[in-house]
Amino acid sequence: MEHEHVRGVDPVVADALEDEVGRQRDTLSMIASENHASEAVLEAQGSALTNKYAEGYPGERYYAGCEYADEIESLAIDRAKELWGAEHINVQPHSGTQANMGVYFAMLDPGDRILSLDLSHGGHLSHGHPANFAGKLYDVSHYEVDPETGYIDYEDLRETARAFDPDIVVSGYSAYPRAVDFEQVQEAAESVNAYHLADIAHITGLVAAGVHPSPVGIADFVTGSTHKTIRAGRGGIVMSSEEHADAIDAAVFPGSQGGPLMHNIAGKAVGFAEALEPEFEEYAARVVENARALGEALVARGLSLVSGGTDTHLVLCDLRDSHPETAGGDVEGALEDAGIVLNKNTVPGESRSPFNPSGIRAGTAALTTRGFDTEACDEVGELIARVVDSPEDADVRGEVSEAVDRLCERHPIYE
Ligand code: DSN
Repeated sequence: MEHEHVRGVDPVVADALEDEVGRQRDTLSMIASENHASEAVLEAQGSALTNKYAEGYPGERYYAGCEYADEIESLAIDRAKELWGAEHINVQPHSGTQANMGVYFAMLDPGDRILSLDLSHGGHLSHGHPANFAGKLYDVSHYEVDPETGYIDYEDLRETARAFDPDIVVSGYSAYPRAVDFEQVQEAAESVNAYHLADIAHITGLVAAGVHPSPVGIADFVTGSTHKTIRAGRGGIVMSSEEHADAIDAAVFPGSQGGPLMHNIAGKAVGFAEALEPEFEEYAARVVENARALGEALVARGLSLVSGGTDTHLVLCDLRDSHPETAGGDVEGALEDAGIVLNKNTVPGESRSPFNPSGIRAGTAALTTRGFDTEACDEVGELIARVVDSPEDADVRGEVSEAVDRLCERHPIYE
C-alpha cells in the first residue's frame, strides 16, 4: 500500500502509515472490535468527499453541491435496509456511541432512567458509565450476568426493571460472547413501558448474515457500528420504525452532530455492497466457527472462558481460576510482544483495576477476513495459552512470534 502523496508532504506520517500497514500485515489483529476493511472501503474513505459539507439529509441539505453526497448516502441507506431490514436507517452517526446518543437524545430528557448491562459484565461506556455523557446526563442502573453461568440472567433483568422503572432498556454488548435473546429484553422493557434499544455494534455483520438473531422488528431502536464484523467504513448507524424516523434524524443532525463525515458514509456504502454479496454470509459463519475453535483451544489448554464458550465472534477469558497471579494487562503486553494483538478486559465480578483487569478478550473477525480457518484458530489458541502460561519468558515469546510470522505469511493481507 503506497502513500506517495503523503510522503511528498510529510515523510514522517508516510513512514508511520506504512509501518501501520506492516503492523497489521505482520501481527494477528484479535481486538474483537477490529477488522481489516477492503482496499475498496479504504479508498472510498480516503476520497475527495473528505472536503464536502452536507448538513441535512439526501434531498434536504443546507449546502449546495451535494448531488454526489446525496447519491452515496441514499445508496448507503438502501443497502443498509437490505442488510438489516429496518424501516428507517440513519447512516450519519460518526460512531456507535454517537448512534446511541442519537437514540437517547430523541427519546429521553436529562434525568430519565437507563437500564443497561454493567460495563464490567460486558456493557459499553455509552450505556451509562459515569465517565461518559450517558452516565452524566441520565439516571443509570445496571443488570448483570449470572455469576455462575456468565449468561444474562433475564429474570434478574425483569426484576431490576420492575424496581428501577427505566425509560429505556439497553441490550447489546461489547464483551458478551453469547447470543442475546432480544425477545426477553423486549418483554422486560414492555412490562415497565420502557423503550428497548438494542446496540448491536459488535455483531452487526453477524446479524446481517443471519448467524445471530436480529433485534430488528423486536426492539424499538437498533444501533450499530459499521467497521467491526460488518467490515464497512468507520462509523455508526441507527435503525428504527418509520414512526420514530423524524425524531432520530433530528437527534443525529442537528441534535448531536454537525456535518456528516461523507467520506465515511461512502466507505459504509461500499462495505455494505460487499456485505450484500453471498460470500459475506459464509464469512460471518466462519467468524463464529473460528471463535468457537479458538475458545475450545483455550479451554483444552486449561483456560476459563466467561460462559464457557461463545456464540459470536469473541471469547472472553477469565484468568482468575487458571492464573490467579496473572493480570490481563500483563498478558496483553506479552502477547503484543509476540505478535498477537488483543485487549485486556474486565470480567464479571471484577476485583482488579480496569487498567490491569482479570481478563483478556479476543475476536476472530479480522483473522477470518485474512482467511484463517478453524485449524489455524486452534493453533492461535495454543500460542495464546503458551504466552499466558509464561508471560515473562522471552524464549516462549520468541517461539510464538516465529509461529505468528508463519501464520501471517500463509494468510496475506494488503499485499
Ligand atoms: N471500543 C470498542 C470495543 O472494543 O468494544 C467499542 O466501542
